[in-house]
Amino acid sequence: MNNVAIAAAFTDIARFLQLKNDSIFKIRAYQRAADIIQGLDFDLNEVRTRPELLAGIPGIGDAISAKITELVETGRLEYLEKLKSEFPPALLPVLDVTGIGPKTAMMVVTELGLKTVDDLEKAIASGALAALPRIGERNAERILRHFKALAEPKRRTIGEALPAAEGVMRALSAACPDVRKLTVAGALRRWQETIGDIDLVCVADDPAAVTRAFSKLPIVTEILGQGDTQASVIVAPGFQVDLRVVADAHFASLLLYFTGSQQHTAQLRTAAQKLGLSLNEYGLTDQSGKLHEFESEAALYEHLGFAYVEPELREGQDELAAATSGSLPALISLSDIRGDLHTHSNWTDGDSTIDVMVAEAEKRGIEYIAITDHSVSRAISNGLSVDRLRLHRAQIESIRLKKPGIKVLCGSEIDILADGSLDYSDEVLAGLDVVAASVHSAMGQKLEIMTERIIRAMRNPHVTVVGHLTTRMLPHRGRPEGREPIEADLDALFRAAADTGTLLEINASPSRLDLKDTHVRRASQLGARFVISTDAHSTAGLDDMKYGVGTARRGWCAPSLVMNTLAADEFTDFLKTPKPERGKWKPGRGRSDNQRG
Ligand code: DGT
Ligand code: CA
Ligand code: CA
Ligand code: ZN
Repeated sequence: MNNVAIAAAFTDIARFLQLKNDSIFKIRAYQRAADIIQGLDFDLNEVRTRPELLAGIPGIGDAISAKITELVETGRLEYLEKLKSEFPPALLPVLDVTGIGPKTAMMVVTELGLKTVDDLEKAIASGALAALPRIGERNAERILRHFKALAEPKRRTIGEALPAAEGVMRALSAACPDVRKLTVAGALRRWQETIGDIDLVCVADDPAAVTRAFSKLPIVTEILGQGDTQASVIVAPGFQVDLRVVADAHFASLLLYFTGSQQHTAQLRTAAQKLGLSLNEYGLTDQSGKLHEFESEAALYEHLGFAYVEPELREGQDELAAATSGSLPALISLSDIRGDLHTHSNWTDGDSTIDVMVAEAEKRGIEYIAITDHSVSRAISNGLSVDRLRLHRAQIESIRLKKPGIKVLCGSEIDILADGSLDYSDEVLAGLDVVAASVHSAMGQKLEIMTERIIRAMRNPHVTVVGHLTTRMLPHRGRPEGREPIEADLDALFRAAADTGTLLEINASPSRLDLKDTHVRRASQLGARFVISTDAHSTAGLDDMKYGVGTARRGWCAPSLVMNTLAADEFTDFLKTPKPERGKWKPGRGRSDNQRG
């Protein structure tokens, strides 16, 4: 049994206990154990000879330790076998479908007498599933999509891939102190929203020792290939990781080559050929066969007559033209961000109190935060009535006094109703600092109606920003089927945002990234301005800002277009300005974007 299988056993226990309506604390303890085991940097099989290792794992108590020992020593767990025997075998795959609760999953499986996944597919095809009470066409469709998604080769969100890559890099650095310049390349370095596999490059004096150590990492579940300078493995939870190890002199060229995109490097190669050079993983070779090596990617670009192109722009569009004409934008970076304008607390569907969210934001160096809990129509998220909103506000005001180090803004994420009206009256909205208006319902409206609906909300003088404009969701662990975007005339919306002085959110949650990269570029060309916000529903969510910044960078976005790069007092002045006049605000007073390094 490897660590992955052991973690999976604990995940299964948690699910069975959920079905049995067991204690939430017990369920969480098993879920946590599974997470902890996934993150271990040693093989649990070592416990057989060194039982004291178990006691050293924080968060793993006696009961779970005993179960790990049983799994390691016997390859099975009596407790889990007993739980399993209480339920039909086809149940677990149905449980995996988002939006299908344990009770419904159980009903589906028993009423249709399902044993295998095949049975389930047949039940979907015959319409038997849709005919069940509490399922219907929509859920049947969702279950079908889920199984199709399982069958397809998976691309994961960057929010899943980046932490996995960081885990591998930590483990490799610990196992191999000789490793230097270990860096992500490929789509991950370009901050693409979904990632096929993880590419790593590094420098070492003894590359073969590094690829050997890499293949032996405890998180590795399968070795696809291993040579003296490269190796390819699968790590938990199911990511392929490609590693290349090179001599220092070739690192920059290799990094450029493996950062891609393939289209971008193909264009570079064409440019090199015009100069009689050929681009390869080691540098540029001239016609006499001599190899020119480069200290940095910038030096290689310069040799070919280009300014340095940031990885996020290397998509083979017009970036090389811009790199010859000196018109590449100075991109926004994470350190430019000063505030977070979309966060939720446990007043609605967040996990934490306002106090905790504010304290955690302050710890992360955020200078201002808007708490934007849901409005009254979001009943499933416990949306705030006008009375509760008043109490919410009072609490924010009392926290303000206790927390002089961070400015706390009273906000709301207000529903844009089906006709474009808003969930609170103008009078209520006028009392708020930040109003994020979002579509959460009637997402299937026709294009013209949806466009008009959102424009109507933008015309409201109190709406600061439109949240997650297209409402799309990328397929991810919590929702494997994802969600299609709304149909709307995006150009018209971008223009309306510019005309009305309404900001557009770049929602940084990695399962949303909405606006997405191409939208950001188009919207900025049409005069729109942005905020990048986390939409955090937990303290961990506050760390998602980097994905929004990556998306903005892929959208060629300069800091002056992003209003939460303003200092806290400037931002409050900005909010006091009537909407149509907000266009005059430019963050980063005293320096222009293209003066930035
Ligand atoms: P992904 O993994 O599908 O999300 O996307 P990438 O861009 O990470 O693609 P991947 O992992 O196949 O390869 C990493 C980089 O290596 C890619 O961006 C460019 C380079 N590369 C891979 N295969 C080729 C190739 O056949 N020709 C060229 N010129 N470059 C390649
Ligand atoms: Ca890749
Ligand atoms: Ca790859
Ligand atoms: Zn929302």
